[in-house]
Amino acid sequence: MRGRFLTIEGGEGAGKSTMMERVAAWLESNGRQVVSTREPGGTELAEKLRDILLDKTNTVLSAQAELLLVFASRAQHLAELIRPALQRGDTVLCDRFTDATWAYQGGGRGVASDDIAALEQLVHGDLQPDLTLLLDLPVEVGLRRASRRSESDRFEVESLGFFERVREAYLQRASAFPERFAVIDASGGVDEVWEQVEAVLQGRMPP
Ligand code: Z5A
Repeated sequence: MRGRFLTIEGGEGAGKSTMMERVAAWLESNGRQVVSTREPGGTELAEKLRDILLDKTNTVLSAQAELLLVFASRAQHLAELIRPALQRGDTVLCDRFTDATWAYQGGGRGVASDDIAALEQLVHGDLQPDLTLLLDLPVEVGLRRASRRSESDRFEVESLGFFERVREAYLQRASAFPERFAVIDASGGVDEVWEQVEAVLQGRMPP
């Protein structure tokens, strides 16, 4: 039996990092060994690819190169960290995974679904998250939160239309895979969001 694989997804400023900490603490308090990680990144090499992806001076990066870098980072992350942890029986909690590629590269950039599906099949056709928490909120609210937090990266300088397409693509993924996704209304305060997340965990991640 492999360990469980949980992912947290959402647009800018949705509160993923904030919920990652609470979810990890909740899982640990239920006796699970938790490996918290993120994408792009999660290993030394994959973090170097993350730096390229987020560096806003890389204005020439094409949508296809971006897609390949995201999957290169993911392949490394899976080989070095995610698969070994799942094989040990640990619970892997990941801030973004391939649903983010469907949302940002597919929805945001307009990359063809066939190309994303082919790379997904190549890199982890055998492995999907067991549970994906989608923190959903209006784009303007998320961008306002994100702008208070840090300097913008290569994605955060995109247009409102880009982020609306990202949100729409995430919601389409959730409708396509209702058994895997839990859509959380992330527009309220941290405790309100946590209440919904905890209810999902209680139902889907029994001790
Ligand atoms: N990307 C991609 O294109 N393709 C892919 O396949 C993958 C990723 C995997 C890096 O992601 C970028 O990579 C990402 C997509 C792209 N785009 N960007 N940018 P990231 O996850 O590292 O970066 P992010 O989306 O910018 O995350 P974020 O802005 O850090 O958002 P967050 O983690 O969801 O939010 P947070 O840090 O928890 O909260 C943001 C602020 O809001 C902070 O000050 C909190 O204290 C506050 N906050 C949090 N929750 C609340 C609530 N409920 N109420 C009020 N305030 C709150």
